[in-house]
Amino acid sequence: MTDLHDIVLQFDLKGQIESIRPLGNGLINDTYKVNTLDGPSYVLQRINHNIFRDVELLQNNIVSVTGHIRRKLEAEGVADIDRKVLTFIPLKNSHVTWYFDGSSYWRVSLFIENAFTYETVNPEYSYYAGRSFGNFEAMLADIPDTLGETIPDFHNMELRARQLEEAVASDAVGRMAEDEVREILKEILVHREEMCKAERMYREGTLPKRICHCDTKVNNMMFDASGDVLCVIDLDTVMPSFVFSDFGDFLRTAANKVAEDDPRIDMVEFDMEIFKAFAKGYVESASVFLTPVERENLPYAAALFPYMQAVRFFADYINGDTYYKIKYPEHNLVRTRNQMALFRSVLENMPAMQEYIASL
Ligand code: GN1
Ligand code: MG
Repeated sequence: MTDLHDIVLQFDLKGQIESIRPLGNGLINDTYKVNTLDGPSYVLQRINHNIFRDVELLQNNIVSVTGHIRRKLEAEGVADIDRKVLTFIPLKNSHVTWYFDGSSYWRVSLFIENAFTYETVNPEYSYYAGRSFGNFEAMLADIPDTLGETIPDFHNMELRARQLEEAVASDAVGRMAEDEVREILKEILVHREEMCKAERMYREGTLPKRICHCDTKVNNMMFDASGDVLCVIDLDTVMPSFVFSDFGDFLRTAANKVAEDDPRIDMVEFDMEIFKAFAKGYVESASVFLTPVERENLPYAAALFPYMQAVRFFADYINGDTYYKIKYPEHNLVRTRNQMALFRSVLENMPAMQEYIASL
């Protein structure tokens, strides 16, 4: 077993380690909080190296993004910067921000004190979140470094659809024998062409890629005790993508009336009040760079992400649960049902969303 203490000691920390305890509920990396007796607290993470294959590229991305944002905040004279952008700690006597112990990769960042993440938000918080993600993209619009794709084609719907096709064809654990699985597949295929339209617009040159966060789940934003946004966390997937990624993935989690894995399918519903508040905040801060095509397709983005997530959970179920952490055997199937229900609810609201975006 890995000794977490030994790992932490590789990094240039201040203070003597008091405790190391599990933190949060991410589906990909393993996260711990490190308390010290006489220094700040830290976050220790084991980077899931099966998913993020190029740790050097990943950490280079993160260091340039956080450095760029930090310099902007400094230039604006913002107070309390260590709570508004993540700080990665290098190894002792080094600039390198990750450690390889022979089998796993690790990194350490400063823990942000008195900050809170939420699994659900009200319209007021959604409005602030919209402004913050728009602002995050705006700040990164002029980053001088070229960022790599930490997971190539991460939000490419055509690829996700092909991966599902491959999962179905190999049927690794025999789950294609289930009637419900074949029913879900049928419904997914009906919408495939329409949902792949971003990639077509990109090829035709009408849709740009920009630096996006690409994992704007509601719990990846930190608020302070008074409800102000501090910063955006979980930066592994920051990479060039369509703005639809950040817009769509936030609403996928924040505007669903229940959690993404709630089995009570009849309670899944897309909350238009959350949509409106988030869209208003997002368009306010992103309007400096959004093109008309990006803007008028924001409702499509709201549909694309539950759809893409359903396809990803579903492919993982068919593959025998090799990607997402699961808590019980049908977990990925339950997640799929939930995301498909959300997708249907979003489609019902399509005209209302289009009208609202046009009114902004
Ligand atoms: C993963 O790391 P985490 O749990 O925030 C996933 C996202 C999915 C999400 C679904 C690298 O995010 O893309 O939307 O689970 N991250 C990766 O909950 O695949
Ligand atoms: Mg997370």
